[in-house]
Amino acid sequence: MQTVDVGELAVSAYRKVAPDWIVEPLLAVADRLRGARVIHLSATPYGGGVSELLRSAVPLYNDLGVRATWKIISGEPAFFAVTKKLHNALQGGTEPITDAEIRLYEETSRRNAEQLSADPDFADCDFVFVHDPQPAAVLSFSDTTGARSVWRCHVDTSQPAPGAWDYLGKFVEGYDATVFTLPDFVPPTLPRDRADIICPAIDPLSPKNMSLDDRTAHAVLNWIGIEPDRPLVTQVSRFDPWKDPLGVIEAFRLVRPEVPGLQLALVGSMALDDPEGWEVYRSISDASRDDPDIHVFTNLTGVGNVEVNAFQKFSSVMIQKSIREGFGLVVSEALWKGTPIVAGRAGGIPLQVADDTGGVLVDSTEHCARELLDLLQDPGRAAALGASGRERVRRHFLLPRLLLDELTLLDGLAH
Ligand code: UPG
Repeated sequence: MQTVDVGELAVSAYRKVAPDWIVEPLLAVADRLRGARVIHLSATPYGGGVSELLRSAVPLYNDLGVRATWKIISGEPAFFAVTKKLHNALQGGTEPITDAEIRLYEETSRRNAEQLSADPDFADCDFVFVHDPQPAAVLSFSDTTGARSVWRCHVDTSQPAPGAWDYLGKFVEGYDATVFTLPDFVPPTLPRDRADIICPAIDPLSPKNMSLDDRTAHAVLNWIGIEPDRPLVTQVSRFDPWKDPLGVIEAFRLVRPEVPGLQLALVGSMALDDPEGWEVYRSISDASRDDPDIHVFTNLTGVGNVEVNAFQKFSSVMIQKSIREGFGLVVSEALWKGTPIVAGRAGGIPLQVADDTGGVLVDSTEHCARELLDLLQDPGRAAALGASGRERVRRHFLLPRLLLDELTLLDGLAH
């Protein structure tokens, strides 16, 4: 089990961007928890929404006086293939999970539990926050301590495969609290009073979201092969079938004849816990081969936070054509840069794009193409949607609000 190194952040810096009505109560609840110790347990230190959240949240917990560490479970690639199947089953995937795979999941969880039980941080911690299905079973096999436990579900569990909760539920029911992004995601077998609803949030000051001037964004993209003088639409996401990258390519091809010079960038990350990423990458490469207007980038070819920032800032319109989506940090990231988005009406996306705010929700590839074309041809409307989206993110989806909600939950468990 690895402890992830994180930097140092100061909550005071967020006063300039987040509303006071969030920062003030955050300081008050943190004061009540001062000195408490928290472990966040997840599956990967990079390459997806959970690591994005923890990298900023953990240092801020510490700045607020709550001593937090972030630990990563370990497992063979075969273990992560099983956990990805579990993740997919929770989102409605129907690929069966075999008895041997269940054994592997439980054996690996047991091994991680032994390591956690032997970890000095665990012996005297007050709260353990476990993220997603990958580490969900670990606490069932670890030593009992006085720590209160929270399971945080980041995925869209509105339409799970039959039986998915029957299995995972027996681990989840052992937690003192659970957290979902939407009430619709709470499984019917879990008592509602044990389920909190908390939305994720973005860090407005991280390298991915800090303000980038046009010249820098232009230069960063030019350097990696985007032609800055041509219109650009982009989807940023893990290479995952639920994000429908092939649907994005199809929608782009429907729009391209109407918009001279249009380019598409698909920016995707490979995460340690997501072996399916390579298969999806191959299918995207096959679908875009010999098409000079489609650019495919990954974190493994040098596209990091600043490049993602530049794509989100510089694109005329962002796309997030998800079919299932717990929340979709990439949506708030785009809106925070004032860039409008055309996004799938799925899971937590409508929380961010709503009531003519931020962009347009779509239900099919043709619908996506139509709305994309409309926004590309009406820059005034696109700019207005981007501006309203940024304000919505400022009010609801910046990190101090997430910290306020999480610390309020921990405070409730402690007192
Ligand atoms: N990202 C990169 N580089 C890439 C591609 C993605 O940095 O090439 C980042 C992206 O900027 C974002 C994160 O990876 O910060 C992806 O987060 P998100 O859009 O939220 O998707 P997931 O990785 O699928 O995250 C899971 C859920 C999602 C939820 C999130 C936090 O699927 O719905 O918002 O967890 O709860």
